[in-house]
Amino acid sequence: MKYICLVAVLTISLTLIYGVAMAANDVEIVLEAELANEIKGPMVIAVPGDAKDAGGIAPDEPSNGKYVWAPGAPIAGGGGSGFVRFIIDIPEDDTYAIWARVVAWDGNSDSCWVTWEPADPKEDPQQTGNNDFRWSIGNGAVWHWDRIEAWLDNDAHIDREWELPKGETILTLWTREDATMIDSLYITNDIAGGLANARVPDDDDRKLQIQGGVGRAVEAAGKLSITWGSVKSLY
Ligand SMILES: [Ca+2]
Ligand SMILES: [Ca+2]
Ligand SMILES: [Ca+2]
Repeated sequence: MKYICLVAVLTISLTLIYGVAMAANDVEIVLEAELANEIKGPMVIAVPGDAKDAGGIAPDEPSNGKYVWAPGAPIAGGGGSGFVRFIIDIPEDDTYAIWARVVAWDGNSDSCWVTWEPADPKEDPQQTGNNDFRWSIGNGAVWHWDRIEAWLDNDAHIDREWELPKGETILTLWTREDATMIDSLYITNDIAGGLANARVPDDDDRKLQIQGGVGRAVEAAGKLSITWGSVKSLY
């Protein structure tokens, strides 16, 4: 009985310590889409004028002046090839969610496929059409945050969460419809916090994303967060 009590106390203590530690170590990763490790055409880096040249509405200024898209006109279909890929060094085992800052003009420019290995298999959803990886994006001609979800076969929309181990991971946003615009990403393990701490990358974040690094600690909303921009080159 004594032993059981000791185990129980230990478990509760560890849970408390772990809980406190987690609260102090929220991870936030902010990335510029245009600084992806790999961009495969027809996905390209663009500026607002490019959207207007394609016949649509030029969006307001994106973070860092640039975004990525597979060029296309409003209304028209298109898409299905190309991607942007990020090699992200995850600082601790945990469950993560992603919000993307996007413009989606209309029903023909408002979706992507998303896989994040190793939580997701190494699968090309452009080939398999697996709707577990299909993301339907909220429409809007100005930059807005949209959480990455799964738009399933039964038409259900489920917010996605990825259980990831510490270490190297591969996040790929695959073109599904052309003219879908992606400016930046906000990734966090503070999923319940939603967009409370969301922000676009600043100069330090971009430097981390380009050069890699050990992240930096920032004080946000009274708690310490780790901003992690450690990304690696594919080659
Ligand atoms: Ca669509
Ligand atoms: Ca389109
Ligand atoms: Ca950007």
